[in-house]
Amino acid sequence: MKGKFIVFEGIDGSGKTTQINQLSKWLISNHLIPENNQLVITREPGGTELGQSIRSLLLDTSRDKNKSPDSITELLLYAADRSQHVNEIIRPTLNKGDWVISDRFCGSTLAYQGYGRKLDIKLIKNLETIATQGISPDITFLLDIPVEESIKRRMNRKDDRIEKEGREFLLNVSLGFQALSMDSKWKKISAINSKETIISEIQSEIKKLLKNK
Ligand code: T5A
Repeated sequence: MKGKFIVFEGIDGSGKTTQINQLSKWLISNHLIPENNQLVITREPGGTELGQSIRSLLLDTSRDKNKSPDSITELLLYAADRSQHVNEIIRPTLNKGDWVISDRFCGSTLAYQGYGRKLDIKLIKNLETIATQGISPDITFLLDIPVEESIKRRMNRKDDRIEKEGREFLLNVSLGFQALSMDSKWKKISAINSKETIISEIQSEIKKLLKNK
């Protein structure tokens, strides 16, 4: 892969969108993307047209609970969204030498479906192998906030189907993210700090990544 692949992970409302916007402005204004290359901002679920439809199936709250996706269906829908995302957007973009920043990737499935829903981690990893076909991030930022802060930040917003799972589910998801962040390609950032402090930590990690290329 010629381009760089950067992923943001974290529990709901951890500030991923906010920091992705800051980071993209900084990368562009400091000319850190190689000349003639571009930066593509994307997300999961829903980074492709097909993925948008999958996103609605996953997050829609209007269906009766017994007609909502069961845990395995949910897992397969996230895997299908990822497979399309990798093949339509991520791989071709990186192959051109362009950079990709994705709001969520495989870590979210391990944390939400693995630690949250308690599905078999081996099964999740097998699906990950099928969906990603060897594509993996150069760096993953975990924006770490306490569950109470997540709930507070989302207070004036309507919860989607996953957010409706509540505090205990989110606590397990958060534990999952803590475990995943032990990997050397993950950087855990305390996201209760000011937006300015957070972006400067992210910038310094990106500078290190570029130095070690
Ligand atoms: N999911 C996803 C799975 O279960 N499995 C999977 O495999 C995948 C890929 C997707 C849902 O699907 C689940 C996880 C999710 O539940 P999403 O669209 O990614 O949903 O939803 P969220 O993560 O909930 O996205 P949000 O947009 O709500 O959160 P962000 O982007 O993390 O946070 P952001 O930047 O919008 O900020 C939230 C609020 O906090 C404020 C912002 O101004 C905003 O109001 N804020 C701060 N406040 C104080 N201090 C700071 N430092 C702040 N930074 C931001």
